[in-house]
Amino acid sequence: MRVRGVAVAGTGFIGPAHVEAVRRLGHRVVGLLGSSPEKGRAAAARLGVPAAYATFEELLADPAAEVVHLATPNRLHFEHAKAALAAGKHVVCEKPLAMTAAETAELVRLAAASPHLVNAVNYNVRFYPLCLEARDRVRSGQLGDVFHVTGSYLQDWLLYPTDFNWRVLAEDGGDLRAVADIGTHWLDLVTFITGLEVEAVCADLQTVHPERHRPAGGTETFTGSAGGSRAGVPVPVTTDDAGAILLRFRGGARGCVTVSQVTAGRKNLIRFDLAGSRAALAWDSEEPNTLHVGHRGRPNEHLTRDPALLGDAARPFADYPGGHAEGFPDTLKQLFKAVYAAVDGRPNDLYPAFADGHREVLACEAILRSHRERRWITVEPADRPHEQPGPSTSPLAGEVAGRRPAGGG
Ligand code: SOE
Repeated sequence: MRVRGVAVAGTGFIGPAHVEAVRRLGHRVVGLLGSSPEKGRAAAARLGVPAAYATFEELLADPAAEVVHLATPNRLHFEHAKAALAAGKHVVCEKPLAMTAAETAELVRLAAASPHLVNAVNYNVRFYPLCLEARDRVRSGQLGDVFHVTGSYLQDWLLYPTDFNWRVLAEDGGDLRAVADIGTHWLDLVTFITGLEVEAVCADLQTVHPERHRPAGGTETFTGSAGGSRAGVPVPVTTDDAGAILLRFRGGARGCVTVSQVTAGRKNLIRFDLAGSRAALAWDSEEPNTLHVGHRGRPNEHLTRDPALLGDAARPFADYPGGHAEGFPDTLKQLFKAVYAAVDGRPNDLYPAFADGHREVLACEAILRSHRERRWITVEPADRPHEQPGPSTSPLAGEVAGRRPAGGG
């Protein structure tokens, strides 16, 4: 492995997690960029990083920074990823890749024009070892045909109206929040595991708190107190706190997912149930070291994460023996292991690339449109040149071909 110089933009919740993960792989974090020079310097001092850049331009000008990790707010992803590619840097961008499908389509095009540069999106949940094991089992036919996929992603850090974060404001995080922020983790995960792509969606979203209190001085992700942040200035909120989405996958499989950032007690729970013609699989991130295998004609199985019990695909991404739990921080290390293998000239299809990030934003735009128009909406295929979504030209425009619109609306 060649030691790579890494620069990280963003010093909130996930930026330092990127720093820790690349260091665990033996790479060198050469500099940090914060939302202000002062915050960058404070984070660099706290994390023992040798340099704090004053601007993104200064970061890109650093020849020691071969790989750039973008852990900045969503609204900055497009410009930063575009500039980093232009500066000849490998790019690891936090999700969602950008604010619109037009932006993500452009990033996919730019990345394709720079095939010598690696482009990745941090859909880290793929790299829980038992999610990789689930993928291997589905692809080796152990479930048979997967015909139904359900699950959820539940959190409670925005439960109170006094909980605040830049994500709740459409101008900073995009029109879709809970679905774009955590729902896309679930969509990416189930597509990664099953190979099924979402063809159409029917969504019903809700804004539980149409007004939130913005504390003076802003708030980082997950920093609200247990009893809710201190009261601040009331601001209107239009983004989704929770929602339910019906799914139709290409090839006929169906499913549904619920997303919430207002479910008390669920701190960061993502889970899935895959129903196949021969068996089923279930997993959740509160018990990430156990995979449930469901059978009809024989006892169910509970696989405990143990490298000795994993298949060839998952085993390289489980670094600790059975009984030594691996969790969230380890998934970033394992995802970056796959990314940096590609940086070293060993490409692989395990880590999420910009094309995957584009696919998720296309799904988000369909989900938001479905919610607003209260009907099924077809998801634009990710491999088709993106056209700006215009007004429907026919009452059936956007409907899943050959099917009547869902009831209601
Ligand atoms: C906030 O919802 C958040 O930090 C997400 O942005 C991350 O992607 C997820 O891994 C944890 O929760």
